[in-house]
Amino acid sequence: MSALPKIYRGNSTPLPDAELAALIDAYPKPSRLSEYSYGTAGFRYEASLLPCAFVRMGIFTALRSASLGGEEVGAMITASHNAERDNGMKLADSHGGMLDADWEEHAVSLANAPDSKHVLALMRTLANRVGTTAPDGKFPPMVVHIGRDTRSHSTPLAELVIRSARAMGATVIDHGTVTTPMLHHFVMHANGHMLPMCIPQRCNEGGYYEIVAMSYAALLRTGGTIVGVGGGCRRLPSASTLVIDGACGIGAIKVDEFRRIFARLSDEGCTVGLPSLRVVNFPGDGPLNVDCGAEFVQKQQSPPKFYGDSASGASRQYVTSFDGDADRVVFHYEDGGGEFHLLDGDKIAVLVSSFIQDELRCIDPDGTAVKCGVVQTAYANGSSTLYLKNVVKTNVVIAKTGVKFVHAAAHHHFDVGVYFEANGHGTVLFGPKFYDFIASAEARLRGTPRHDRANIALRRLRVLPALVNQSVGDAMSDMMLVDAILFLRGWDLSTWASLYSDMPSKQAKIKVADRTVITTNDNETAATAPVALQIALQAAMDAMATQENAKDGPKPRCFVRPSGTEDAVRVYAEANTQKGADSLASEAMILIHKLCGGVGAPPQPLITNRL
Ligand code: G16
Repeated sequence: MSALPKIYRGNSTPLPDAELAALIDAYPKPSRLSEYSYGTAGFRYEASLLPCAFVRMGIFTALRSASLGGEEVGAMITASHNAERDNGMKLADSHGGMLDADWEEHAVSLANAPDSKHVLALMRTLANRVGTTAPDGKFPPMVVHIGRDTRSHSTPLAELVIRSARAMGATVIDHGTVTTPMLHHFVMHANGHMLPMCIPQRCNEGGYYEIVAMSYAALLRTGGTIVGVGGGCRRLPSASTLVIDGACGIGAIKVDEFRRIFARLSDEGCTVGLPSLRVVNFPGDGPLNVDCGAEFVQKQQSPPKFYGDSASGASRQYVTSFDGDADRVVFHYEDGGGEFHLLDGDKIAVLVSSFIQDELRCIDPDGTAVKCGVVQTAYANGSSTLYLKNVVKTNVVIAKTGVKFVHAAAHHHFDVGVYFEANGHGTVLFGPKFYDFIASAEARLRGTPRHDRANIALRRLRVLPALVNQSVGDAMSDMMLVDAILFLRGWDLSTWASLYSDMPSKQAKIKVADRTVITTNDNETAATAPVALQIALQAAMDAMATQENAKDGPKPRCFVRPSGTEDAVRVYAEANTQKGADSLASEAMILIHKLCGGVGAPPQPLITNRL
């Protein structure tokens, strides 16, 4: 059952400086760390290094809320896909998305200030700059939402953030254990004036489930009214039981709620197309993110371990894996011959963008009213980019890794912007032109038969902004969106997988003494330093192109970049054969080890077993 948040009301008046200083100094900077840095998704370190930064982030989030005139902001305590020993913080700005880039540097300065004297001085400077201090020392109202994942240290770390935000006089809304996208949803909905009219404002857990479940059911119901398709869509047996691998994290607990909600929907007579859900890999079944979950499945390209549950052969036809905080999702299945097939974020982008474009064209055959497009990163498989451009015939933009970058690009370039990183993190953003389009279509189609294709398309498009979580990628709502599209198309995972074949690829990571010695160009497709590294990588790619002698289609490629969430350098390679991809990735690992201060023995060649 969904719990109500705990609310600590604040009076907008910070504690006296001496008390704030005592709280800050009780958690000094760890001697083992030279500096905190703000990574791909906020602060992320081994948990024991974090108390100092977290006390200061309680202060920071309160200040951020004050700077926005009391709009509500959030902090999620999670290290997402990382191992259990790590933790971190993702900051949600008042629009529900990631913290605005302009404020990252303030967060970093506060986290790295040497002591309480400097923290308080920085705090005053910032408060004055954004005009938040009143003569009586009072701040404007400040509201901070807090959520946390299931890691053992998430609760004590969240308590530190709550304590320091309250010490600032902020009102703190503690949502307990939730998924990252739920916390972002709460913040977006709390600042309700930013929501489009068609999305009901629901800022708690029960409301979140209601919006996702109701819009999902509404989308499924549009499949019951297709004229000339035998009375409506049918769910294929191979897509009737959806197995959800929760990565032994929070997503398993939360998605399990939908089994109860689906039962209620069925009782209410709303039965069109609902699958049965089977959740495996709950917290405690096995170690978080180890041999299971989206990160493992996508990077290793192999099925997850089903801890404590063998997940029978039949149900391996339709499986989805979440990551540790349920903001990423990938699908996969094993075919009759036991071969594993992965449907990653690229395949989701293809499925979702082509569905939306098809529906839009039922109303606007020229496809000119609304500009659609897809944002990918350098990790997108070359075949997916070609398919999007040549078959879906949509616009494609390549942005830097990280939701904050792909989200901004989708928002900037498109009226309907689909973004998915290959690792399964993504969503769809609907801009003002889309809502105008829906309003004018509603006016135009009023009174036309309900079963007309344009009318069905309108009903489908109308529910999408509520079904997808427009603040950030969301494994649960993305899973439902994908499932509904498959149902409406009459597909299972194998039909979806057959749209195009991925180029064989290999991903790996390697430790170096200081990963910041590697810098890259804007979209991370090439290293800008060390210069010798990129020259050698280019030579390896050219040699592979000659060796494979592939005339058409994408060429072998390889890039490297420092991770922003782990202490490692990531390597990606793709080629026309698995052997080629393995060999390119191995060569890149050896080059990194040699030219960038590799730690330990030189890496061994990478070999993928499924050749
Ligand atoms: C985070 C970001 C993702 C990014 C991933 C890997 O995911 O939200 O956008 O793709 O890190 O980043 P990097 O390659 O820099 O380590 P999550 O799910 O771990 O929060």
